[in-house]
Amino acid sequence: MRFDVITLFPEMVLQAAQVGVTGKAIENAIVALNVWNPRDYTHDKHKTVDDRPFGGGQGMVMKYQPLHDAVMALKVDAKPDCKVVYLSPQGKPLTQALLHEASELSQLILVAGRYEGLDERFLQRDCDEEWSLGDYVISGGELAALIVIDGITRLLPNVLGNKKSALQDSHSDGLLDYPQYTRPEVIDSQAVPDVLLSGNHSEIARWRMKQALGRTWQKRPDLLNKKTLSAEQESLLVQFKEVD
Ligand code: 9D3
Repeated sequence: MRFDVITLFPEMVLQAAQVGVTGKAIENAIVALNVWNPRDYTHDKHKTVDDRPFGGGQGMVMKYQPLHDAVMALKVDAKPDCKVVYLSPQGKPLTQALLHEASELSQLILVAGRYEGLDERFLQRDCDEEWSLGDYVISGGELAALIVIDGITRLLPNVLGNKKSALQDSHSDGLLDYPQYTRPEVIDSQAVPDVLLSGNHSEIARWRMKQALGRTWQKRPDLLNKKTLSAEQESLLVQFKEVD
């Protein structure tokens, strides 16, 4: 999959993407990441990418022309199923389902804004979609682009190893994770739950499902309301509410 990020801070995106899972995927050529700076598409002496908003008000707005020319330069050799996504507080809230859908594309162009936003006509004429991280304010679209790239990359074949992603899909889809423990067995008299040391794998799986259901019920009841539980899951959740 190919990612192209249009940004005034290309180094921020490139550097952060070099670590961890995304870095490995780039090394292994599962992912290609390119960055494009609107400043390189200006023609004036001062390389102006922003201007004052019509109608007044504080802050600056990113100009149409450098953004448009950057997208046009990119679209010359774009894949047919390529999408242009503007990251902004007004966008559709990002979800795992949205990432899943996008992971089927062969190319994604991500536009990271700065200042108060960009000229509305760029959105209307050049962008296919607008995505948001959620209802809070950050300073620009670069971190949002990195989150999108990270979230999609770990869904691609041969990135995490298919075993792990398949496991996550079938087993805890739509639920919070169960608690995890590693050595030592006891910390200041707090022991690891016995069942995890029992070697009984079906009991362990049942305990983990019960914990995942229980924690989701406690911490994110909104997620549980969206799910239909199997008879076994209903019974495990009842058990959790009784004792845990
Ligand atoms: C909503 C705040 N705006 C009030 C006038 C100003 C403003 C602040 C910060 C406009 C844009 C930004 C930059 N934010 C992003 O680029 C951004 C973002 C976000 O702030 N929240 C959630 N998701 C995203 S995706 C890109």
